[in-house]
Amino acid sequence: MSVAVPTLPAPGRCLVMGVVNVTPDSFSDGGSWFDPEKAVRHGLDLVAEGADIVDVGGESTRPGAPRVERDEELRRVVPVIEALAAEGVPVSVDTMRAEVAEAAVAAGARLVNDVSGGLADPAMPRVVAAARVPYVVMHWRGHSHDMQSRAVYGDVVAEVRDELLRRVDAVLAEGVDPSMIVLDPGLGFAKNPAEHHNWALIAHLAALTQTGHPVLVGASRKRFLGRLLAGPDGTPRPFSGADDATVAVTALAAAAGAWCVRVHRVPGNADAVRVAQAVREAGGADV
Ligand code: PMM
Repeated sequence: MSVAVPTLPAPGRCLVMGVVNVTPDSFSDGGSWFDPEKAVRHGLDLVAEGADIVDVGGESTRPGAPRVERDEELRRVVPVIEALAAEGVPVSVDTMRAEVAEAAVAAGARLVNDVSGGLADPAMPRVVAAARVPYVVMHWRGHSHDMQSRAVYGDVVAEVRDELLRRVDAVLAEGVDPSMIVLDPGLGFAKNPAEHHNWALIAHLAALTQTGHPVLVGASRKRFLGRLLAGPDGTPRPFSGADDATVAVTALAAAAGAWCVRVHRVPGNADAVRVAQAVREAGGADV
């Protein structure tokens, strides 16, 4: 990858972000890493398996999820971030709250991953600007409890790109450094798994990479994969059977120039980004 984001590793290929959800209720790993010690151990395991960054989150964003209180979110993420950062792990914080982002950066987080792109908490862009850390601005149309009703598009690719670029203007106006902004199409967030929304965004990743901003893709274990892999009776494949499909999306996204992929299981994805990089290098200007 040619796009380097300050303060983060630049291994010359798409980065792998491993997920640690310190939540009791996340879609695919809720409860597994709710205990702080287990969460830290899991983060270290992800790095040993090849993760470049560990994304620590304390609030589930699965469709329909209720919000967690701010103090509870802080209680969940700060000790885990502190412990991982103390081990030298590059950590990002997955939060929509400015106060949580601020505490996370003070605890050692090097990137703020905001699934709302600054919409959920208007103070967020200012905090990120002051902290001078990279900022993932994800495409978002509303909180989890009703986001699926907002999954209505004429041209999903153009609308997601345009809405993201409006968010870029908004966060720039709050003082965020343009070189720190990472864009994310928000797969599964206000995207209908029964429609082509997620697939179209993957197919047209160039609409985002062409903006010049690094692009992060989070397809891991999402419902649109389970739906694609449904059994003959139409029952969606459970998330636990979607890791190979996640690896396939990683290969495609990395080959298309994604800067980072956010995944729950690292090994296959770490291999896929290397394959994609080899293809990109061999393809030269064609890829
Ligand atoms: N997806 C989830 C949580 N955080 N962050 C970014 N930037 N992009 C995503 O697609 C994304 C995210 C939901 O996934 P999980 O709750 O299953 O980990």
